[in-house]
Amino acid sequence: MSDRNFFLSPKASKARLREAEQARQERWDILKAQSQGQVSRRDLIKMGLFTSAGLMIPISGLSPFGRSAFASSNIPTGLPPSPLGTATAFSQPMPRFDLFPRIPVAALTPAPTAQSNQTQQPVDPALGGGTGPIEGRPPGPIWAHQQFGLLPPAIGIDASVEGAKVNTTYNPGVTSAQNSGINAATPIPPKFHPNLPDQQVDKFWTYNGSIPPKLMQVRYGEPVLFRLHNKLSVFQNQNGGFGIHTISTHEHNGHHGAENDGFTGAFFFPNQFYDYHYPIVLAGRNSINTTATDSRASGPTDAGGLMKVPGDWHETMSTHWFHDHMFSFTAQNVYKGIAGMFNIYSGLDRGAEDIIDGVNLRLPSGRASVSGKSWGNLDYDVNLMLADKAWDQNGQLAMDIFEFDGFLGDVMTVNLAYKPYFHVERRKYRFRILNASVSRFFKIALSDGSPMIQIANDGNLLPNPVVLTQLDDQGIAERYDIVIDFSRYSVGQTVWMVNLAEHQDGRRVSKDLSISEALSGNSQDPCVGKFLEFRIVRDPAQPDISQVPATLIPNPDLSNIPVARERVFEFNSGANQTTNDPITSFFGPWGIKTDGGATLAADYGRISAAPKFGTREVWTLRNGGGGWDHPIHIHFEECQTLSRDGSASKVPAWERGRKDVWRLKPSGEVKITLQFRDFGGMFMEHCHNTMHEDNAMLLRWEIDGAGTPFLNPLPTPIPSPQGVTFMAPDDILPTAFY
Ligand SMILES: [Cu+2]
Repeated sequence: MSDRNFFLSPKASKARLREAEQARQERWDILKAQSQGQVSRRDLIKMGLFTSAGLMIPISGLSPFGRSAFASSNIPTGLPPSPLGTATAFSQPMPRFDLFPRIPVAALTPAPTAQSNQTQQPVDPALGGGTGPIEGRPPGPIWAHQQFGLLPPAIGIDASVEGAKVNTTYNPGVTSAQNSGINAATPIPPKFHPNLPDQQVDKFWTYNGSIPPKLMQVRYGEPVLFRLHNKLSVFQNQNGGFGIHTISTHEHNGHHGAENDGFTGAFFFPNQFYDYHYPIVLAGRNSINTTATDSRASGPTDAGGLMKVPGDWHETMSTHWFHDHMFSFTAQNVYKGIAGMFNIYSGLDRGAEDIIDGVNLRLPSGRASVSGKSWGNLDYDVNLMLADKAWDQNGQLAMDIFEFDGFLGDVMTVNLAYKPYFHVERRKYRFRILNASVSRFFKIALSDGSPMIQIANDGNLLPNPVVLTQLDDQGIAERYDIVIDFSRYSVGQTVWMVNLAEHQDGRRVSKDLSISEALSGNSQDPCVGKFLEFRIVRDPAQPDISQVPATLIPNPDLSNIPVARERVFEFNSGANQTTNDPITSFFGPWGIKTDGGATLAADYGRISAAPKFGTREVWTLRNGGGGWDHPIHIHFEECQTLSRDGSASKVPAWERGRKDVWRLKPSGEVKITLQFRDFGGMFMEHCHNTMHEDNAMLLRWEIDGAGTPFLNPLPTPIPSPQGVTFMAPDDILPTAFY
């Protein structure tokens, strides 16, 4: 075994495993002290554990305090393997997502308001005492819900983030037969496998505090008010050693006003709520199809018809997710479980394969005539959330934030279940696959090499489906929707979903293996190989009438829209920090160079770009290094990929739709085009290897001219339990404004 491997083999020598465990404990103690506020990262610099650029010294061995007896060079030498006890692969059913109940808006108390509800309440002494607002959204007109009167919420979702507890209200939205025999009425304890221990309340934080992960089902034409309560402990040391109790939820790539985007600096505290208003509109609603006459621009009605909406039907989106976005703690909080998925239904993609109206693409989902649901059928439309995890010797979730290159787990989970199986019928299924890892890339194939049909990339159906026997590498936060036709198998057969992407560290995929190599068991990466077992259990009760049409959703035509300007963002290591704000700024080693300036570490008080409302721009995203990959995410509006490495023909067929995350690949670059319309406010751009994002590869950009309340530039929110204050931007880059 090479030293250059993240995880030690269980067969490593006892002395080496003992040393690794000791080192993990030491790192853990530091992480715990830092995450609980006993030492700041500045203190760690003073202690010599970080350089000013953010690198830990000595990063060399197993221990942050000294060199490993086994380490031969300045590289991590491994963590002890996560103990699995008697849990075995493919011995538990994969749970379907748990549907958030959709409730009347009138059931939300207090009633939602356009501006943040600043009604005062007592603040716990642990959070400084005194009084503070019940809602953590920044106050005043700039952070008011944009177009709240025009797009009033029609549906409410009342949810929380809280510590692990038993789920007694599981609603998978399908029968037990479509959920591998799981009886939804049986309470579900917070554990990764029946033979593994319950996760403790301070270790595992999720939406509503429970598993399976949550699914929001929404549709065009029906704005949603997502009220999120922070029910984490007021005591920051009740965090199981990592994660922070201030939170912000990003609806990953929602086309919403910035006040609802989960801005990294718009976080809120325990005992507060935050109202996110998701209007669920098509981009271009103020300039294209404004009278809502095109039936392709639509949401599904309950009666099986179409609810026409303004906007460009080419901008229809399907598969999102939502997750925590707390400044410099996103990796820890998402890893702790604060992540869910968000299916958007439309006239084109309504989730009812038997409605034939000339608009519905009839993708695999289920039959309205059987379920009585004219949209959102999940029988054959399955959300898969992939994430690698690790746990300590007690089976509790464990993390190592000192891996600035990226944190890798050694245990594969699907929908937060360790290597499960899933019952399928002999017909077509759609899988909405999300990479919800901290730093790991996946590359998916079927164990028998059978073809899959990719129909969507990130939030968007592709112009045309693409048949593949191996999907492309899938970066963190990317979503690939695929269709698998199980009719090729016979009842009783089994086939596996296999990961071919081998990592040696969190920087990038070290090697894409062949299927036979991945299945051989020879890889040192414990997350390579089979991770999900499909058991073909029966023929479908009705014939499969779902379709995968040759044309899905063509790209919007931007040829008549002038390019207002171009910008270049280069993603590098060795970042400088030019500001010193204790709340808004952070250290590297990672950073972003904007328009040829310096490579800067994140400060959410810095404006790096301020495109003009109503314009279109072209952005180049460049990887400044060859030793790593970066999956770069741009918030707010989907982009078209113009070229990869300078060539339009290098954009593969499965990236020719619209996207919100791009793997830059070592030394690679992409050129994209995007528009700034419908809403304004402050948004972000960052690496979605969340260890890079948190340390500190993130920048703020903003749209200042969307409406009268907007200032130019926008003031930066500074949250506190006693209320959010504002300050002037720390820094405005010279090329930021038009
Ligand atoms: Cu990165």
